Amino acid sequence: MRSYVLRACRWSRCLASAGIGFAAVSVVGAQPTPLRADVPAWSSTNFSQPRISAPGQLFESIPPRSSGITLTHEFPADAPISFMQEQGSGSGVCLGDYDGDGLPDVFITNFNLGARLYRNLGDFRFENVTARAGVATGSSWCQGASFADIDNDGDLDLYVCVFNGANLLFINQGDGTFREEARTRGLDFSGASVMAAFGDYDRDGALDVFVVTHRINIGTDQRLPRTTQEAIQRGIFKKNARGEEEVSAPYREFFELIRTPEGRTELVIAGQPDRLYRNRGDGTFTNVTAQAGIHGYEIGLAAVWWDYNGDHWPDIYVSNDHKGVDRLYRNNGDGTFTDVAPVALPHVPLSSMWMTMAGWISW
Ligand SMILES: [Ca+2]
Ligand SMILES: [Ca+2]
Ligand SMILES: [Ca+2]
Ligand SMILES: [Ca+2]
Repeated sequence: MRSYVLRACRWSRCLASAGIGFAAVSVVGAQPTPLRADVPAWSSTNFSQPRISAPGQLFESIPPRSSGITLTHEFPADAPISFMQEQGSGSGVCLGDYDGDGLPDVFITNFNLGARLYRNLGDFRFENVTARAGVATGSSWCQGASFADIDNDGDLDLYVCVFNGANLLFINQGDGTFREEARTRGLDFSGASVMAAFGDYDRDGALDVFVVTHRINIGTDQRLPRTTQEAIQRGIFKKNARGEEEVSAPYREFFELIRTPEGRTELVIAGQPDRLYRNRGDGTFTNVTAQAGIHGYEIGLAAVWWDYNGDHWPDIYVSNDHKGVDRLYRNNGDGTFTDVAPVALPHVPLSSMWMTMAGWISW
């Protein structure tokens, strides 16, 4: 058995970079055709024209006493401090006009202290309608949230990712209230969910969903061994059919062997595999992760649907933390994906936190 370099995650830097808090609003429209709007071709002259004619302040801060959005994020006093590191991210927010009055409403998650839905009253005033709307999340440790019309009935439903608990799916009843139906619709995955990105990858007119997962790290078994000998004693390594050492099955969601550019093999912390769910067309979902070719044990933080190659098939970019490289899954148009990051991107960051698409990628 050779020796491996064991590396701990640099959490303090990760958290400082993330700022403890994600905005998870990720919906790609369910229109079967076309998937890209016609937009003017980009050119450098686009930036030569000033966008704002009036000088002065662009934004105005609306105080809570005026807006009614009074939620203050405070890490729960009775929660294990290790959760600050291990649940991977912070809280999420999504915007959507759930009641169809033309005004975008706000949903904010809040650790395990209860998410809130704020209905927009106009003029930057909001009211907390969480209980009345039926979207209370109890003690679930909520992370990213997304508005998406999951059942294609014209109103926005709400999906909430939960750490170490079942994800929540609130179906809009069309009367200002929701009903939680994650289990019956196949989206009650329980694990290290961080956020969900909705997109119609098979272009059948129904929104599918990619669920990004982090890492469940709540027991001593998941502690990174300090030495190679400790790793052997704990049974973390095994030889595969080709005689190569690999991480044994019970540990694959916790550790991964990677090859560094310098040629060393390192044992690093890993995460749960992400998941892709296909909408059957009736608002119920099938887990198609394996058959679609989504794979890997990276510690995920974010994902965005993006037609990177302009073939009208939505591809997906996934940001992964720590030493798991990011992935760019090209949609092959037949229900499968191929990770083309190594050939399509000149560089891939480590400890990637989030990304957005606006002409090019920014991290
Ligand atoms: Ca509204
Ligand atoms: Ca709906
Ligand atoms: Ca679909
Ligand atoms: Ca594409």
